[in-house]
Amino acid sequence: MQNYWGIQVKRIGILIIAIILIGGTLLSNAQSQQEVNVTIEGYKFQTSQMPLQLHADTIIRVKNLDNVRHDFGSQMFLNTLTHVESDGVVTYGKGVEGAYVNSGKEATFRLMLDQVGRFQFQCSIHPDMKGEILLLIVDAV
Ligand SMILES: [Cu+2]
Repeated sequence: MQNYWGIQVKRIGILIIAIILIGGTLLSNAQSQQEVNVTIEGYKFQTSQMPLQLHADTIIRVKNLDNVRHDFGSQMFLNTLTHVESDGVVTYGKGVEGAYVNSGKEATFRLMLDQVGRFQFQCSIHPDMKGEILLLIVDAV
């Protein structure tokens, strides 16, 4: 009996910790993470983004729906610490030029933008493929 209650208490404890962790993650994501979604289809970039703020964690997700490999490259990564994940390979640092995005795969770039402007990106394999991300001044709520 004592053993039984011991296990129950342990389970409730773990449950409470899990709820706190999940709640904390949701809360911090809502507060500080902003996303840009880029879809590649038919040799074109399609960008959808919310208004971006300076100095906030920004995640750019690039999804390649074509059946050829593409590349997502931008000057915006050059002077900024950027965390890149593509096909299970992680790169982190300054001076990242971009990443290949294989057919049907997704690449993510995490960085913090500290300059307002238009950030152009392109595919180095197909030079006609270009797009841009806008960071205009938005009043903080
Ligand atoms: Cu391409």
